[in-house]
Amino acid sequence: MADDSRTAYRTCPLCEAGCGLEITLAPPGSADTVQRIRGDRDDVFSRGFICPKGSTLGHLHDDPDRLRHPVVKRDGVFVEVGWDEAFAEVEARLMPILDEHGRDACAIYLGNPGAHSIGPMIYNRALITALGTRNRFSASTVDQRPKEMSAAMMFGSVAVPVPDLDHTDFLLMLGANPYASNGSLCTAPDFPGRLEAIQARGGTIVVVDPRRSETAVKADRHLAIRPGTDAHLLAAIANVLLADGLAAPGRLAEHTNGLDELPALLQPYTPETVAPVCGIEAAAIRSLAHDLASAPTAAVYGRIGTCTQEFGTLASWLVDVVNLLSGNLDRRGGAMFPMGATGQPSTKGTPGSGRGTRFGRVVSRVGKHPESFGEFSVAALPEEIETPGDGQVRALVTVAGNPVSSNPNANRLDAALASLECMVCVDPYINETTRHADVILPPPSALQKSHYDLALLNFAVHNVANYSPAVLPLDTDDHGVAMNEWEILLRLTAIVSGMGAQADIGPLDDMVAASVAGAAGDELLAEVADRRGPERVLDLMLRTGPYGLTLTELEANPHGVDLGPLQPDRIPDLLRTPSGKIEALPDLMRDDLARLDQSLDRDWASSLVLVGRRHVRSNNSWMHNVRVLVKGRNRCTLQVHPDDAERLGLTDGAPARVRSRVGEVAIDVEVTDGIRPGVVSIPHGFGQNLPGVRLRVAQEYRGVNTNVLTDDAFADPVSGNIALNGVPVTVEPV
Ligand SMILES: Nc1nc2c(c(=O)[nH]1)N[C@H]1C(S)=C(S)[C@@H](COP(=O)(O)OP(=O)(O)OC[C@H]3O[C@@H](n4cnc5c(=O)[nH]c(N)nc54)[C@H](O)[C@@H]3O)O[C@H]1N2
Ligand SMILES: Nc1nc2c(c(=O)[nH]1)N[C@H]1C(S)=C(S)[C@@H](COP(=O)(O)OP(=O)(O)OC[C@H]3O[C@@H](n4cnc5c(=O)[nH]c(N)nc54)[C@H](O)[C@@H]3O)O[C@H]1N2
Ligand code: SF4
Ligand SMILES: [Mo]
Repeated sequence: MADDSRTAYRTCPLCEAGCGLEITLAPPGSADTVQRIRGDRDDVFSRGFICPKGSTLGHLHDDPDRLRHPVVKRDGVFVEVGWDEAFAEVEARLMPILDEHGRDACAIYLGNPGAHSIGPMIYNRALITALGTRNRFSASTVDQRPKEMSAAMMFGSVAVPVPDLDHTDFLLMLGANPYASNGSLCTAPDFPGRLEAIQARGGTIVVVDPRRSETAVKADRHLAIRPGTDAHLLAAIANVLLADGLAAPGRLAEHTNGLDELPALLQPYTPETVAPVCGIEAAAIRSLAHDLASAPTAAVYGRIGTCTQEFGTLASWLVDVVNLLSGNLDRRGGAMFPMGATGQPSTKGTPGSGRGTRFGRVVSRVGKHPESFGEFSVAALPEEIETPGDGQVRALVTVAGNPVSSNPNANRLDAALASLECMVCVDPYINETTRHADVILPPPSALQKSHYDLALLNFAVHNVANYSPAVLPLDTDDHGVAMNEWEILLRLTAIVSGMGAQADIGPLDDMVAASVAGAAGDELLAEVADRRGPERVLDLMLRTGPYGLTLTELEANPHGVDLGPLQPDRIPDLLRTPSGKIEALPDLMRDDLARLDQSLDRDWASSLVLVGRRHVRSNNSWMHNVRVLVKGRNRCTLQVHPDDAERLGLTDGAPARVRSRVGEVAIDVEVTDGIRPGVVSIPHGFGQNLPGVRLRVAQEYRGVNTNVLTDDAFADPVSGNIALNGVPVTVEPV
């Protein structure tokens, strides 16, 4: 390697694990900018771990399909333009719609990479406020909304307990496959290594999953549950703890409301009653409850499979009910509360109680979907575009989202987006969604952005803070210098505020900083006066956060700052409920138990159902353009159990037609006994092969979009989260 190559350290922004990367860069002027990326062995959290995606940040940066400057659609084709021209187009196309039809005529959709990017994390709020629309949507209602709601109801804020992976003796994991995903709502670089360490110190891992996932293979026990029945299973575990005298909430009893009502409400859920529903033997359920209770420490953790299903909020709530009843909430080795350095909701406000969180304050115009955290379920998006009348959505702004790939009933949404009068996307690619845009405003590549994971460090299994400056400069070409993502968002904010496309964004940035500085105001702002943009806001958040850090300290520690293991006994101070207690039985959950009760009588075994899956070499919809990741065998297959294959006349490797209420796809069959009979699986995020998409590698792939099959009318009614798993389908040979 040339001597004048240099090394940079940067946290990987691709998934929630947040691994530290060591990036070797070629001398300026060389052809390949990034020579090598490997795990940063000195990173205080990830200690050198890296997955196959982390080493591809250079590929993403160099991808010829990544947009380097804005494009505007003229006569149906995208034309490259300069930044000023692009913003002038946004103003000319969007503002007349807002002026004539009002603010609700423009919806906004926020996608997943925005949660890993400091610009959107800080400045989306300003854009949303300036836009003034009630039609706000995000990937959260195809992801974790049930968990956010259950935490908010129980603890008063989105303080989500995470399994204390590094100290627990017993881990019950439902609907999560960290060997592929590297974890979610549980930030843990080298999640697989941490699981292996549990077993190495004599602990036990139980995986509940309809598929024998990569994680299930490694577990001590695998329970192949019927999709959508985790709430039944968890209710039965809680019931056994209560009925067999094993419930021991310990010191939390005096800080908890509603415990006395639980035994009667959960009494119908005996292991014998739920066994035929879950497809798990009663004895296995009973012994699981007993093992949980007798383990020195234990943690229950549920993720995608427990959220993106029909009883998502009940299942998410019951996860923490079991943590509470088994005496494992808020203690070492159990389910604990992280404390991020920037001050998550639970560390703001007065310790011990608060206003709590209210839901359903407004409902959507057409489907009457209740709001949560200021957003409607994505189920409401297509119908709001399609249905004429006052308040009809005629324009859409997307930031880091690909809803045509990620949202249910994809064909319906795709057609709805095609009918919009105006669409503006902040996105680096022309994909399934952004092909409908009038203007696409591309953010810089990850290597050209600074990074601090404002969201996910609040879900970390060890308290750390890790800041990375930009590794590479912004692109420069005939259209001038590219723009930072936060500047793009502020220029959009200026436009929708009526300040015009040419407005100086400096004062808007000052306003954002002032609102973060809050009461402490001027004095604090003076301390960070030499910073601008996200760095100034981050510095303010660190200074006012629980550790009183500064950005300068983080800059001096490129491998991160270790803030120590998670702390026990955060309750009651952490609580923000009006009662100042844990609400073990929130009203919405008491009401929804009636729905669960009714489902006990359902003929569960009669239908074939679809679930999803992830692979370590993909990341939702947008990394299939990286050839080193997608090469090799086709991963977008329909997994079918041999018994079902025989019954349905399906052959391994041959195509099958899969139909749901809303759509159909043709896909290659993969016969495997690694899936429960009665269940089939297709991974999401494939199917880039649509007209107008410019992802040349991804388009060669034979994948299909599984969300053509998932149903916008099949959701968890409490949270509005779509039930992407457990979707009834029929399958036949093509
Ligand atoms: N069937 C099924 N569907 C699912 C899921 C499932 O398990 N099964 N999972 C769901 C989950 S958990 C999620 S989070 C959602 C994700 O849903 P979305 O966020 O809607 O979709 P992504 O595929 O993550 O697409 C991300 C978009 O952001 C763009 N992008 C990438 N990096 C950046 C950046 O730095 N800045 C900006 N501005 N844009 C960027 C990409 O080009 C792409 O257009 O999908 C959900 N959909
Ligand atoms: N490689 C890779 N990593 C990723 C992503 C990616 O696309 N690729 N996406 C990132 C994102 S946005 C997220 S949210 C996380 C998600 O991270 P995880 O929550 O770990 O998600 P999955 O890997 O999809 O694992 C979900 C498991 O749930 C099972 N399942 C399906 N239905 C049910 C059910 O009803 N009950 C139970 N108990 N299990 C069920 C599935 O078979 C699957 O094995 O991953 C993140 N990391
Ligand atoms: S596990 Fe996630 S954060 Fe770590 S290298 Fe892979 S994609 Fe990046
Ligand atoms: Mo997600």
